[in-house]
Amino acid sequence: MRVPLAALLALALPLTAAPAAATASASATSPAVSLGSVIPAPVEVHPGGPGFRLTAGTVIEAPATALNVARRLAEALRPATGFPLPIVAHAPHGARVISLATGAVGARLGGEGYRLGVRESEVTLRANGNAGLFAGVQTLRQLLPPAIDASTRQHARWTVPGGTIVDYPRFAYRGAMLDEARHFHSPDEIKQYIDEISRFKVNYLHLHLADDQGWRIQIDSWPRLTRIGGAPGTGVDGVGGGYLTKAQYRDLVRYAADRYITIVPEIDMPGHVNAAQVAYPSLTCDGKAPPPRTDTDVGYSSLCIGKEITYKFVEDVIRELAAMTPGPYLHIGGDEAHATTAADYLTFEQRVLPLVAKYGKTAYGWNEIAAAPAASTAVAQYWGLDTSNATLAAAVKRGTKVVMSPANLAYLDQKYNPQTPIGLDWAGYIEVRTAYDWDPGTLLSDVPASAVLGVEAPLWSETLRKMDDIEFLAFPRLAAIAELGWSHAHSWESFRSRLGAYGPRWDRQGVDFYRSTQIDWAG
Ligand code: NGO
Repeated sequence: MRVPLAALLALALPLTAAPAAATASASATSPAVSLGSVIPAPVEVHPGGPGFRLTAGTVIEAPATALNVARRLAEALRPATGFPLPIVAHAPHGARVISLATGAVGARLGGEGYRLGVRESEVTLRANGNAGLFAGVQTLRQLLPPAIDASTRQHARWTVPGGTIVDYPRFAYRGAMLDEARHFHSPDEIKQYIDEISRFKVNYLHLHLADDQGWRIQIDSWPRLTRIGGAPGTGVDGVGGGYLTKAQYRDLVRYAADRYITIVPEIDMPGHVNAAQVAYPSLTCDGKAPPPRTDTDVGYSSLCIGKEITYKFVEDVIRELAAMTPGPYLHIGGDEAHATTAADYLTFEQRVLPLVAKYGKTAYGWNEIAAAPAASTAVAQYWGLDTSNATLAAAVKRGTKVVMSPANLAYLDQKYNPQTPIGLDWAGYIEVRTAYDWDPGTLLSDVPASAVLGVEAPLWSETLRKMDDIEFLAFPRLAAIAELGWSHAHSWESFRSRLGAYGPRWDRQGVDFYRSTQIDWAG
């Protein structure tokens, strides 16, 4: 069902400006999209004036320093429109122009905010830096009509509604996580996921690179990790296998950075290490290799806390990972260490958390790490089901920062409902509204919003084999979590309406999203 324009405008208004202006904009240009119909919802939307029509003569104007963003914009618009959209340093006089520039546009916009102005003659995008321009480009893309197929595209009116948007994020950390360990997803699939999440202004991609089943990242000083742990058949149920070479990982880091996404690598420890112990039996306490495991049990493996070789292994891995990771965070897991005693767990974390700092990174771990005093300079990722957590709250008082990934709200691997063909359900069913209707700043009653860096949507891959599986569980819930991370306003009715209007974009891109019955999807 197509959502009527009037309804979209009305729903966008609580977030935005005066109804009169919105109506004027609609009648002047008959845009297919309203200025406020953007996910995540922008901070300020001021519709008004005639819109901008993209034509075969439109140019993209950008200084050399913003070429990367200009290229991303051109790449997005050229295939859909068929227009050449050349990138120029200075638009010729009288040209219809989309102009990108960075400069001091105000502290309020920060590093990722932007100001987008749409007039009949030009679109201007301004930001303090390229990350802000890139965020603005994502908004601009959503203000054009969804791409249509090539045979009819010449007839489309590529109109952007007139007005101004001023926008900047609520939280600095807006993440997605992909589990490469349970099922390996190829570099091309990871790139596709990067493209898909970057549309929603997600700025971190956390890769879960090792677990009981497999080891997915080349470590030169311990080569059997990937030779054995990344061999064929190391995915859940003996399916798949594979690993990222260092060259592939570095290429992914660059690809993500070109889309203003920072990669966060995770090696889980001291639990979830069966694959490492299969490859190197010296990492067990009795020195005997455990059997390889491709089932989905958790909590049975542990590094040997009393053995020195454990710390040699951990330090080598951290050093090599840090050397190929320009981003600030290195994730060391720490979850479900049920085969490690509480005292051993503390011993281990007290020794390993500082190792991350030794190699210049901020330690990041699942919220269990909060039990260790050394976590005071770390980031803890909350994945619990409760609305308070005394251990985490105590750590926060000592300085620990928090990323929110409550499993019953933000886990993308949980089924939508009992009929969902893939996914797990241990944390409950997560329909779109469930994923949207919570506040990362206030969910934990004993953790103040000031300690919350942001939000992350983890996608564990026990049941995911192919790209369609990733897309079906991620979308639309990833869009909901991204809005919680970016937007200051929160309205289910508004989100529901904007999401319904967004559906055709996923259709045209071939993204296999879940058509929740909670949403009135546009045709
Ligand atoms: C848990 C567990 C993972 C599972 C996931 C499945 C955390 C942090 N540890 O989340 O090993 O894959 O659930 O939903």
